[in-house]
Amino acid sequence: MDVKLIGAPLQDGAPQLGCAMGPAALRIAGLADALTALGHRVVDKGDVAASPSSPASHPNAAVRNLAEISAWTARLAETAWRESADAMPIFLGGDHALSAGTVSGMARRAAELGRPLFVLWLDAHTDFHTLKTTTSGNLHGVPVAYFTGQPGFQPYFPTVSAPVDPRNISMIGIRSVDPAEREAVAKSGIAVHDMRAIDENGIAALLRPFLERVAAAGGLLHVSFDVDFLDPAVGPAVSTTVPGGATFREAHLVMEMLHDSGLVASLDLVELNPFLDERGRTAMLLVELAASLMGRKVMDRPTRSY
Ligand code: EXY
Ligand code: MN
Ligand code: MN
Ligand code: MN
Repeated sequence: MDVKLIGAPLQDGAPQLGCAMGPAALRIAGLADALTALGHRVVDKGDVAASPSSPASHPNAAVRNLAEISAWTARLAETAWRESADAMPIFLGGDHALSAGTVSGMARRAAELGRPLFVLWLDAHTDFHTLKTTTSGNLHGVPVAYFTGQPGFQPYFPTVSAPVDPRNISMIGIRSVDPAEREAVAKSGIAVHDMRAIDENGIAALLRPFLERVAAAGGLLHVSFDVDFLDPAVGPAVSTTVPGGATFREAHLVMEMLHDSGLVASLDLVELNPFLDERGRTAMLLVELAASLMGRKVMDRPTRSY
């Protein structure tokens, strides 16, 4: 398959600096080679850059870096739409605010193909705040509200040409939701599978029906992988760790099932903060998880020390 690596070194949506080094860490961890070794044709398109034309402020004084994230969203939406015409884009974050652009751009692409866009959100958080409800002001907590067309993002953010239907979103790994989000997401139609659902049912039983729905609808699937989906002991290099996350094998099983489905059109790898990593361990795990998504089998794991 033709794959494009697209770096999105934004960190303005997160509470601490470091995600801007994420794309470099994933490249150094060998992402291109790992996918090439699986027979894919990989083109690294380098890093996207975005800067605001003018400052912006919002009545919610907590909101941080509004103009910067708005500029990134416009640039990434255009990039995702353009680069998905002939390949599978893999977006290298950068904090989760980047998904406001990548998902809205993929939704535009899907709409032009006459196909619905589905989103698998692998995260400890629902990222369903609006500019009005966020209390931290960190805009990595708003992308899902934005690309599903929740009110309050205009005129600060670009108009979403093809809002994602919340019923086409499945969230797995959820274990940290603010009160305002909880109320909004409960009414939205988004399928939220928290960690207890995983504990009781197993992750395969939660993922399988969703994949069947995507296939039956002839949909395109965008996967948004937030490092904090993982248990902090498994993936420590993230600024918003929440105990009790997915295990190494649960994460790989999701990726292996996604590969077998053949439905994945695009991928975000977000929230990696190399400043918080231990000898690149988390970056290397993300590369291995991407390899599982792109066809590496459990038995193929190279024998190297971990
Ligand atoms: N809900 C909290 C907030 O809005 O600040 C935490 C958000 C964490 C977002 C990370 C990317 O997943
Ligand atoms: Mn997130
Ligand atoms: Mn998160
Ligand atoms: Mn394959």
